[in-house]
Amino acid sequence: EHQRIWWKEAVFYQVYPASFKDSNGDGWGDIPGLVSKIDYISSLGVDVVWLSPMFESPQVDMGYDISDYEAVYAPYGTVEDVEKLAQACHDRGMKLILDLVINHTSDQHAWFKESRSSKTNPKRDWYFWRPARYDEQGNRLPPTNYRSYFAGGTWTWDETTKEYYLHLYAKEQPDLNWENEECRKAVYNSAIHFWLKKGIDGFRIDTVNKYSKHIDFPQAPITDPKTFIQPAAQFWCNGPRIHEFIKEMNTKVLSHYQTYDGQPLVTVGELSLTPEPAGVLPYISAKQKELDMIFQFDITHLGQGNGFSDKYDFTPWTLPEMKRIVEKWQTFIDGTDGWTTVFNENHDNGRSISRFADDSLAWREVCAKMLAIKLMTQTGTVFLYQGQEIGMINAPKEWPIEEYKDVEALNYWNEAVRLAENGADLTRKERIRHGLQIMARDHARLPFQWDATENAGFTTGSPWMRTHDLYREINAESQIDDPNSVLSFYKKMIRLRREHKDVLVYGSFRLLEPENLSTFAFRKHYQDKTAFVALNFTASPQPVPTGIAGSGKTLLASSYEKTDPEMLQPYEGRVYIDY
Ligand code: TEU
Repeated sequence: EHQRIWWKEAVFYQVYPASFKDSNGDGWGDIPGLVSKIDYISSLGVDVVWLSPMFESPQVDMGYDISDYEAVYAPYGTVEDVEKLAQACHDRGMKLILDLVINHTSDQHAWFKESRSSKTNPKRDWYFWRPARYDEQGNRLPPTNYRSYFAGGTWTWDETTKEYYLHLYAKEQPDLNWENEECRKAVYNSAIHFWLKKGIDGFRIDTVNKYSKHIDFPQAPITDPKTFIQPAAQFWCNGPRIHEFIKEMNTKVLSHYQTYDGQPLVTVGELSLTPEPAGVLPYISAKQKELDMIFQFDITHLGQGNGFSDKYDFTPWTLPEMKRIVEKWQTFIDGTDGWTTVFNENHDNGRSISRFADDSLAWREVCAKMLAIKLMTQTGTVFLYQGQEIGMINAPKEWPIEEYKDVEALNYWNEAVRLAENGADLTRKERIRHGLQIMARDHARLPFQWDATENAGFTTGSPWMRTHDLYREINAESQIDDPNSVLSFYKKMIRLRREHKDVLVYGSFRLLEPENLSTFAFRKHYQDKTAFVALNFTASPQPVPTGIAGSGKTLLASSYEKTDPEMLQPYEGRVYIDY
């Protein structure tokens, strides 16, 4: 029996500020634009708005490179605008959480500028500085051979003091040294206290398991002899002091605050590269007092190439693989004091219809509804990403890669182009193009499609990123009054999830027909209540799995208006309850 608490039942809605709504025609979304759409968000029936980084930033990684935690990036607005946003949320009974990005800062943050200025600067130790190594020929080598997230190595040479600094992401995102207590205190003050005092209700915590590293920085074993840089997550993720650091942040800082309505704050941490439930549980077990919840990323790895270094080398996946992942993270909290999360999309992934189903004209709406059923019937806290509720899809395949803006996509692409030019790997380039068309982070970052007017009603100026060619076909305005729209379906599923929260939010999960290649079926159970879910992941009719339909069961929702008790239609999703 899971203890009941508000954030377990809440539905979160993620807003990516650059792409949500522009109010002043500069082509960038902004906080006043978001406030102008707050009634739209509230009308969905969601409980919490999660705002991706709107802090001062050079935008090398779309705001995940912060140069001042206590200021807002001017095109987005001001600190007062964020306070108004919090008020607008609270007035409608919603909470507001911000992104907490404190594994690294921007290289333009004052702390890093000081740190890089001299070896004796008091902030030198706030980042990781290491001397060069030299090979037999006297060539300068970085301290280690680690590969970074965005292609290339994790160490960048700095001429000023002739040392290397560490960055797990872009070279403009130097990693903070959490071993240094003063550094931790500054982070808590600037990034956490500052915003909690302004009345926000919690945080989504970026890269939370990377604060502690193996600071002796051993060389990574050579798994790919073709290149110098190697996967090395074992040395910079889930390090020896990680639980100590997160506990400190929680007990010394976060736990001293409450939400606007006097409840405990909420935290959800990003826990990548931790595929074992036994490794995840210590972070979220209530008695550990670390985090409320985490995002686990097995599901987003479906289709990604093997290993950390080949993310965009698409590999086909099967439905049984997806089921095993869902089952693993649905059931790992059984009998524990931990909690789980569910999501189909975020700002770091392709759109779910395009990635996991079929985004062609014939099927995209039923697929959107089928995926909504899959999400809204799982146990855990649900996270929606802007545009998911109107069935937004990936950028058209015809777009050249040059339309993409993401530092990760472009680095991977340029690396593939370079390797092809060197004659090393000609087919890799085309494979990476294909992978990016399906999985690039850019797809989720296209401007929100509000209506059929120019630029989808997102901006009156020219958008920072190209608007989808299909915005006249897929937009919010055309769906609001249509009872059969994807949008109306999402609203209905959010309402049904609340009405049947015992079994849908808190129920225990049991996978049915694990080896069925076409249909994903499961059962949810809570005391005398049961729900049955069947999802057809193919474009052909499939039999309803045995035990799903039948006497005593009520059809709660289907992605089709008319259903056949024996057969699922193409991409049909269905949920029954039995009380
Ligand atoms: O992402 C963290 C991260 O390591 C991955 O889980 C993520 O999928 C990313 O796409 C790497 O391939 C977070 C943010 O969500 C992401 O947008 C940032 O780029 C990153 O941190 C760095 O701050």
